[in-house]
Amino acid sequence: MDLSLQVLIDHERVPAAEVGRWLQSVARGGVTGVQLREKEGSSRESYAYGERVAYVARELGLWFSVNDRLDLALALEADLVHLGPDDLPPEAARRIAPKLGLGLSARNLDELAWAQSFDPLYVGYGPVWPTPSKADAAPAVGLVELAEAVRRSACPIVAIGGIGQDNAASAWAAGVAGLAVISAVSEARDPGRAARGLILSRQSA
Ligand code: TZP
Ligand code: MG
Repeated sequence: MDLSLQVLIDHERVPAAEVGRWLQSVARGGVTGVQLREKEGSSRESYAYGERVAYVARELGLWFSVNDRLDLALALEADLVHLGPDDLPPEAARRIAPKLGLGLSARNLDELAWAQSFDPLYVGYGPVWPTPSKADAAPAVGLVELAEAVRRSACPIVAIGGIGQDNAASAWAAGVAGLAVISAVSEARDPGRAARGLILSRQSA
């Protein structure tokens, strides 16, 4: 699984009618996976939106992940579910869905040790920088701690939180396997170009 660049989307940032064109342009820019992260709306609405996202992601060869919601991940036949320390415990997800891929979040080095014990496909570490996209985000960890997380971790680390064109190269330089972003791509005037910039910044790391 290519972890290089995942975009987190929801029906407010990328309305259903735009999902096809939007994902096509960011995939051309180098996005490798898409995570459905629905925080508003009913389960029925999230399912309908997720069906569209999952369909387009598959057509484009992107992996498809669902944040928080194991039920939606299973119903939408996602490649993986992404869970954080406050979500359904990973051991429960593994028991219910042993074949589903697992991505986990960690906000500090203690949580990283916890996450690693489940041998996930990756651990999303952050927020690395202050984020405009998550109201209840933990304090930013910064680059030094990100590099320490990479050093300590047996599984791939994906940097998340406040990543943009100005700082992506420094996240890559910390040794991460990939970046996970919301605003850097979804709020860009040209999302495909923004994705391309984040991918190309790996070369200047
Ligand atoms: N988890 C930690 S930071 C964050 C999440 C979901 C939000 C990332 O959004 P942005 O706009 O890329 O900072
Ligand atoms: Mg969560």
